Amino acid sequence: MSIEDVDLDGPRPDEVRIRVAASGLCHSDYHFIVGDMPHPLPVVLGHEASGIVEAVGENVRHVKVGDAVVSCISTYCGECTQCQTGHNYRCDDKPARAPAIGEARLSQAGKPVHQFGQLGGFAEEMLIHAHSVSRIPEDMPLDVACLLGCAVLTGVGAAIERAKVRPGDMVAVIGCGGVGLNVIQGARLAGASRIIAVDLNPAKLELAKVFGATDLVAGGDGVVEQVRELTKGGVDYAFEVIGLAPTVRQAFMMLRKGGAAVMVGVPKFGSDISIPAMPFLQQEVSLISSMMGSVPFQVAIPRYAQLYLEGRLNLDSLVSQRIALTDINKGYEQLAAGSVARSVITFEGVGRA
Ligand code: PAD
Ligand code: ZN
Repeated sequence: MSIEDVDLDGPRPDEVRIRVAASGLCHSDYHFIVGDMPHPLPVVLGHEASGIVEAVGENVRHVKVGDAVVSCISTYCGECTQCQTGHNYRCDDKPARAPAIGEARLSQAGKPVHQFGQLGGFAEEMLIHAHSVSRIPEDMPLDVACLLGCAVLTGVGAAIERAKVRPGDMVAVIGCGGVGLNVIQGARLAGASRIIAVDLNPAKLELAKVFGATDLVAGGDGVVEQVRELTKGGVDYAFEVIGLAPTVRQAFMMLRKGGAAVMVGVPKFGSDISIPAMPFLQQEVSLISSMMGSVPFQVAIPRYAQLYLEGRLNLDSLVSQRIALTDINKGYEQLAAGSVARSVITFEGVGRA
């Protein structure tokens, strides 16, 4: 990534312009950096941002200039069947929220510049569709609030909204990065009796304890046997939060009868996953997936913010370091090395960040 100036055009009637306060380094952007997922170029990456509304288009009602907001990639139309049945995070008409061809919101020397997820949060300002932001409580510190837009929404939502973990359930979480740690605290909030954290990195396992893990297992071979042994027959829910076929298979293999493996990690574009057929049939287990917390973000983000303000959701320990935009490439090297939970870019002097 290089840091360059771009021109912003708008806001148009349904758009908002945000002065960015903070922006988290999520692994999803990294899939594009290394080419595991294709994207038209040039592009401004970044999707987990908080900031202050600077300008709104004439149709925008739910936020106003000066509001503190968080961005989310689950832009919705509000009119399709998915939106109308309460699943706007699966919106069928999401592309319609993008600007028309030839009307890019961002440009450089007259040439269009793309926005990852129609957002582009690694920047001082974002020009985005209004259905991509949620208002947050005024007293929410913006340098942690950004994490509500992806890591927290995705992780806590996977446990509570998708799996619907119940008090007493046993849970395993494979991959304890920024998202996985939030699956762990989502399971804790839901009352899980055992939460087994699995990661290759011992430091991540130590951090997992802070978020509610009751047992720690070093990743790699033998994980399935260890989890089955610890739980006397397997877990009710196993979450894969990395994006690799072998760990999806591990999640599936550590289920007890009737359990469900939840795929959260983003796989390499075009890749396959496989599961053994016989246990799939005989043990009535499921393999399900969860996108962006499986919940309308404008409902969930303010709720999760409130839980933070009440001391029930830990966001502070997710932030391993606050960095300047100029250190973004180093921040991603550290993410790839597995040494940080979340690095957060902060822009001085915006809101309370
Ligand atoms: P991260 O890099 O912070 O965390 C990944 C963790 O996995 C690290 O702690 C690694 O040490 C650990 N790990 C890697 N390989 C293994 C292994 N073989 N066994 C055990 N542990 C291992 O990433 P993140 O938390 O930001 O994101 C995790 C994934 O979730 C990533 O693929 C991202 O793109 C995806 C994601 N999905 C959604 C969604 O809606 N489904 C949303 C946001 C992010
Ligand atoms: Zn993300």
